Amino acid sequence: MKRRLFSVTLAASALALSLPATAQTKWDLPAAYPATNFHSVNLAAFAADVQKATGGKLQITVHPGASLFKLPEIKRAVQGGQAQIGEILLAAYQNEWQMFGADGLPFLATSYADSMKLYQAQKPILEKKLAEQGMTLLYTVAWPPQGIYSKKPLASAADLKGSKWRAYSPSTSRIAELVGAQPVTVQAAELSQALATGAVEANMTSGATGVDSKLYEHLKFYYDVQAWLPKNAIIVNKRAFDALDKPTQDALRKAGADAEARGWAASQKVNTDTLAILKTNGMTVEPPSAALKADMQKVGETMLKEWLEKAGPDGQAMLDAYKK
Ligand code: PCA
Repeated sequence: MKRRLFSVTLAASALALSLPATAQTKWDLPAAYPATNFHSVNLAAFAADVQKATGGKLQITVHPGASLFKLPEIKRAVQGGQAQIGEILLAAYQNEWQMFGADGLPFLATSYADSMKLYQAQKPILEKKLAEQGMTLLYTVAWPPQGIYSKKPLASAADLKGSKWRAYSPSTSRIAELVGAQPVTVQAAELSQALATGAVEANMTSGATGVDSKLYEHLKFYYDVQAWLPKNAIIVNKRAFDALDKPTQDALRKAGADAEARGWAASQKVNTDTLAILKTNGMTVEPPSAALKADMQKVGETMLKEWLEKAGPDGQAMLDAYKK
């Protein structure tokens, strides 16, 4: 018995000794958007870069399309270590902490340049918050600017009254309330189905998601409001990160920085390309009328005020840093 224990211990320590040289670490990366979406394509390139830079020591398997975890579950999965790394939509977590929703506020940052500036203002507090939760922020990528999709033409926000409005975040729900529409939260992965059943008559999202979910099959009008650019963030479980050796951590950070630069550039191209695809598929793609724009801007003002009330001094400090 004693001898057997000894040999088991011996075998275990031999295994432990041999681990650093030959170990191959496998990580799962849940993501919520379809494999063909530019964020997912970027994640696949990121995983390939990590594999190459580490000589196969760190292998990241991307699970797009909410196949491993649904969007609202991904953050907790990474925090709890069920997934070592994951892609989340920051604005979806606004109710947990207002600062997560800063990039989901209408008309705060409406261009790529401003969106990048807002990210820089958000970044230190995002990193701090995630660290407190046992996670590390690796990189973010902005979605293209958000516009309004509608079944019927919109002269002003009044035309949205009573319509079934798909929301993907607390802020997109609040917009519905403020324009008198009926909010219903539907994840991107279920959007096509919701449209097919008539559960959605309007929503705000990007050209990218419009093409992913073939919104042109049901909603014939797109108003290019360019109201905000929400960000996806790639977050890592801190224990999993700390368990990597230094060269692997460095390779991961480097691949993340490259993916961030690549992703922001891709987003701009995707914006142009997908708005063209919406048109090709018979949609009317237009700037909003002056009335619609003014109505939405008013909604934005209300929401910024509400956000500041909830976010308190942290929110004000972040806004000041952004506006500097
Ligand atoms: N697409 C995602 C979030 C923002 C966007 O452009 C969605 O509609 O769910």
